[in-house]
Amino acid sequence: MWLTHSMTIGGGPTKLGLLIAFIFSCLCGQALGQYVDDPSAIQNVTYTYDNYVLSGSLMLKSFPNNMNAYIHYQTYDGVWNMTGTTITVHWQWENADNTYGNWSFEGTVGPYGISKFYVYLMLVESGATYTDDNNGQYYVVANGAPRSTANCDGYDVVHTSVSKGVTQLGLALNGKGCALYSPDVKYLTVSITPYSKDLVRIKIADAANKRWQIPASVVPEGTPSSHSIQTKDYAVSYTNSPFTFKVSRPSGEVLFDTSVSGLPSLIFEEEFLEISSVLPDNANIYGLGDMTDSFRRSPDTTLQTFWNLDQGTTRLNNGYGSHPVYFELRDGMVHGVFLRNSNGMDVALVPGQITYRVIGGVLDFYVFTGPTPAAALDQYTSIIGKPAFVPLWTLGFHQCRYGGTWVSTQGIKDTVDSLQQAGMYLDTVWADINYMNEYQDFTLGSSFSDWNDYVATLHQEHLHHVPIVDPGIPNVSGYGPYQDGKSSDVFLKWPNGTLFLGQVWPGVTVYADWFHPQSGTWWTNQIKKFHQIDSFDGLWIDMNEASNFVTPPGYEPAYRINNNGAWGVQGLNSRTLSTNLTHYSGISEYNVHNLFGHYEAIHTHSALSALNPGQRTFILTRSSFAGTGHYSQKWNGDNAATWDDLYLSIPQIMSNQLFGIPMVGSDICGFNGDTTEELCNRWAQLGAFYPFSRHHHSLGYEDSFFFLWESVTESALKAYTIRYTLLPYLYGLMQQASQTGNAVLRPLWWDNAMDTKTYGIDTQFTLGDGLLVTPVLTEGANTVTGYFPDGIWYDWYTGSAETTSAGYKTLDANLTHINVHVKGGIILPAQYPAKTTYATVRNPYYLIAALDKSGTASGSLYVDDGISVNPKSSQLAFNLSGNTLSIGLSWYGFRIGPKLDQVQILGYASGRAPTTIYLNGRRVAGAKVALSQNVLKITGLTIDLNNKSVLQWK
Ligand code: MIG
Repeated sequence: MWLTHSMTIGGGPTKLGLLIAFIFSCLCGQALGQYVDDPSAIQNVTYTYDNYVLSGSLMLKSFPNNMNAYIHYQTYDGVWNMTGTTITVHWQWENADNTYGNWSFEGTVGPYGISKFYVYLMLVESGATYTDDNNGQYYVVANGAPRSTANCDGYDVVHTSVSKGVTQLGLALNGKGCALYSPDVKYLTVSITPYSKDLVRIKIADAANKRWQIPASVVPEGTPSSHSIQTKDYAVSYTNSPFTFKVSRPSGEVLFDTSVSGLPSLIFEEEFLEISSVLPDNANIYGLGDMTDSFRRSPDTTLQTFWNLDQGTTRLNNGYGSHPVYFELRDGMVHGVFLRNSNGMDVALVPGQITYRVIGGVLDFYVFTGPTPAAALDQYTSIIGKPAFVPLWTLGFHQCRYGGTWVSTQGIKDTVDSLQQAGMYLDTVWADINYMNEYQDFTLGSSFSDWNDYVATLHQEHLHHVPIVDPGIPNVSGYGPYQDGKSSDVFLKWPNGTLFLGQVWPGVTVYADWFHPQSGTWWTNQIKKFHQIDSFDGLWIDMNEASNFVTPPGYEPAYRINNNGAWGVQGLNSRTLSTNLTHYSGISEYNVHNLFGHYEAIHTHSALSALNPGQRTFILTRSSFAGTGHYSQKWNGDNAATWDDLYLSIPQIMSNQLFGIPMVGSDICGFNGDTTEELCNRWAQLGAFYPFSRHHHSLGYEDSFFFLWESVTESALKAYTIRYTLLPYLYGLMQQASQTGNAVLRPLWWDNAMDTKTYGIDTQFTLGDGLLVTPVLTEGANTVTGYFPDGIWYDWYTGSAETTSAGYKTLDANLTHINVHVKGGIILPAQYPAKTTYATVRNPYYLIAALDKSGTASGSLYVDDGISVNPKSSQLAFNLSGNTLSIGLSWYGFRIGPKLDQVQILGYASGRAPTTIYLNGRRVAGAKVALSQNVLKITGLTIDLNNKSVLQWK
């Protein structure tokens, strides 16, 4: 019996990569319903994978000959959205020598097209159904390497020196080299520099040192400890031939290891660098963004491209910014790896490995060892810079709108009036490009001639204002910003010296060269002048990938990164600046594309600091790079009014915490598309807990302001009441973040790293370690199931204990209810909420003390003037145990006006209310107590928070 057949899979421009499964079912005399899944039946597999072409053959061992055979293919439904894959398989069998042979296959694939090549055999009796258990044998086909690596023998160590703890290696290319996409760099230097006991830098650069490296003034490199480091939390070792390196914990646990079996040890070409590291199976990897994805990245099918792109939140593709850093959580311990490189790159996670493919620069790795999540983030932000401390007012609610009625002062005022009439919380009124005259930066359109009077009114009400500015400067003669920039020569040019012209909202535009030493002065001058006609409180910098509505000609390297998921189709120049452009001192746009928004944020930060010396700045950027958080805050760009994007906002915000940008949010109710009442309602509830909380909506869609629906109004009031009540808590978290980098909006594993059940959760989060938010993310739901880590969690609204040990729980969540829980053991500082942050911080304080299992709780309060860069500040420490609350001063420098007038104790176990309240040993005459359902409220206090004190109840 002979059978031949052929079949083609893949081939479309969308879904690629593949698993090929050969599945045979047979009539082979076994009991009905049984099947044999026999990996050993596959023999003599050979294949080659060369320059996108896969081909090979295999044999099958003998099995009973009374069988029918079928072949099944599985295409891999992963994320390898490549063009250009087709695989054809030919097969035949015969019974002559009792083997089934001569199977062959061949085809072409795009980069990363193949992760694993599966072959497996199933023998199934006629009439039986088999289940595809994926239990076959698989063969690694170069793990996605799209070409032969036969000549990529890496480098040998030819020289070694150690000085002051820094190891320097000289490397020389092996054999004839690799030259896959561009010439090999023949000589390299490696420096292994311990920075601290938990941070080490391993840098592989060309020996001649003429390649692009990010200047430390643009992205910091950290500072190695000046003291010799006695005990390190890591050991670095390397092999000589070929050169590979490994970072391990003292326990021997390997964190990073570039010797991956079957893969090139190191490729270092002019325009193509490749290096891989071993990962554990099913690794818990977080980070690698901007992107829109689950928080935990798939360890099997992630291809993350880094090339800043003006592209709404499309799942998985490269995003507006680039943060080539990941955090890995392994058995409760966290470590991270940062590749300090600004060039375009693809980073792939496939089973057991991470692979970097970079089209320029150097391989400058930092490995930090945690082991706690907070320590890891502290270590990462010790390199890139701590997050900027935000002005207090920015923690209020922000209202924005593109188009709609927001095309005149009156239109915006009407919305603000409606918000206030509906009793909404509101701190900041934004202005999108509609305020400008012909979309020209730093101008006011005719329908905004009275704008600055209105801004003055807003300021009188203690509201704030943030307008947008775009980087595209129209090349209109007589337009000041253009004329000024031209005379100081700060605009980007083609290599021949002519100005580069793109096209954005105002029409034809030039763009600033942020590397030009005069660009900062020019930008500051424009911003200062603008402030005279629009007294803004912060700036919104959009379109800074940089965005361009047309695609200029420009250089494309031989290795094509997977830009926008359209490998080989969408080039580097697509809708942005030309890679050919030359920045000041000859720096090529090819190398610094990913730094445009970051550098603009740095200059904007300087400008605002010059405008208001000594004050913190507020800048909302769309594009970012590692370190942007030191200068700027961020939002997640153009999301859609969909339930999916409601959910995705949570992992996006979590990821940005890892990138050192804690002050981040997504457009509430969705930017693109018409929202629905129910979606906007759930979004108002969730958005109230975003660190940066702004409602925004695109032009061309129906209004979606909260006050338009009764249910949304009710939800927003309820949820923002919690936000404004917890303003002192949120502010304290922001202050901490600015010191230690610690996350504000946290995944559940952040404070429960040993609990593996939390590793994949990104539908709930905590603010700090004290507040758990479990939002509804699905349409039509009136309950929500959440996970509660170990400990007591008290319902925010009733104060009753929801859970006392780890587990899932289904909670009621009617349309206007968002579940919020307070962790036992925490004292939350609160203030009575008013409709602005300004008024709220002037109200009395109160404490919410949630007792843990041993009846204790602690917390802190940070207070300053809310705006200064180097403020006088006070920090209080609260400790509750038994019947005593002690209020201590961790430090004192800022006089706190409002008094503490109430203490709430959740989980108060004694069934009897106390009768007497003592402050510092003296009976408090006006104090009242009320006990209900284990919640004790002590009111009528007037505790001065400028002194330490002890409150007792008996
Ligand atoms: O090409 O300024 O992401 O928030 O409303 C669109 C208009 C330009 C994109 C931003 C969005 C903003 C819009 N901008």
